[in-house]
Amino acid sequence: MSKPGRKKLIEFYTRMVRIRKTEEKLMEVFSNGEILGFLHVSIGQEAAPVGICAHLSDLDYIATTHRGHGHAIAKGIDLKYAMAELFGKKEGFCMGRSGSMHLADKKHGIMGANGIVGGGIPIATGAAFAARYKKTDQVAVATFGEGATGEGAFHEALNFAAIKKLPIVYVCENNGWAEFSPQSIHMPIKDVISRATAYNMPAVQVSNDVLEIYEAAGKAIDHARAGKGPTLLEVKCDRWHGHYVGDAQKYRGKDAVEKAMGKDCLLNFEVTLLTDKVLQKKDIEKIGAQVQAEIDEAVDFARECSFPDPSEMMDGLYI
Ligand SMILES: Cc1ncc(C[n+]2csc(CCOP(=O)(O)OP(=O)(O)O)c2C)c(N)n1
Repeated sequence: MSKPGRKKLIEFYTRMVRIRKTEEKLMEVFSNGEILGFLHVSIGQEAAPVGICAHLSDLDYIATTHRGHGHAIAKGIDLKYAMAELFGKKEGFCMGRSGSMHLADKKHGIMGANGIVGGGIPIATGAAFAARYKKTDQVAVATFGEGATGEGAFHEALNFAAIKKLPIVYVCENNGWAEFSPQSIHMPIKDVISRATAYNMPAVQVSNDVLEIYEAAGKAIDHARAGKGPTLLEVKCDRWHGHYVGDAQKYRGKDAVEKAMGKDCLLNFEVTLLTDKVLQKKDIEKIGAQVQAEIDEAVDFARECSFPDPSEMMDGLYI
């Protein structure tokens, strides 16, 4: 696999900035009551969605988690209609019914975020099975946290995918926390990749570096597309903010939070791009301003959209 060229590197950076700034904006509008329900942000974890989705086309599938804004953005979701969905508006991708935790967009192969921990894993596995059955060359990706790897659904799906050599990549973004529990109290092992041994599945562990993730994901996706079966990819990363927006993280301690924030995949990539002279300071500022304008436009659009009428409440339900 060839190294990403200048154009690609700038695209990766722009996408990471788009995820970061979108979630910063979401925290703001959520905190002032414009978005209801729960909101889980992935700030600090932007490298994985970008490095992985760079290898996927609109025909490929991704199923994610409650922390899934970044993957939807990296896979190319239209920010305006995604924002309308998050605001609960009728013009949103799911008519305002999914909100943050079930955000989906069929056109881009985004099978949905998921409020059920581990819920996206069998869904993506099913998509991979369908691709195999229909003899297409599509690939599916399931992303999840380390907490999900204790779920039965994870083990059944990996077993099935390994036996059938399905075209899927399982991506664990291991941020070390499942809600308010550190990994050490709910997992008897240190590395999620150890779990792949039970399914005779190749497994690769990478750091929270977009280029490292891009390379490992590229190999795993090519492997899957070539009919050679699934891979488990573990990205060691850090969750900066609380489990949900509003969680003060008292169980974690200020020092640990500051330490996590010190490891910034976006800033590190920015430094690399500046050092390698791919970008200059003024380009960084320009990208930031352009992305911010895009996000502000999406929020304005969402604000102007309308809420569904109560008479439409039962539409789309199978009863
Ligand atoms: C089946 C199920 N069990 C429990 C919950 C409650 N819950 C929501 S998120 C979460 C922790 C998930 O941790 P992890 O999978 O590591 O993902 P992260 O939040 O770190 O991204 C739990 C236990 C749930 N939503 N679904």
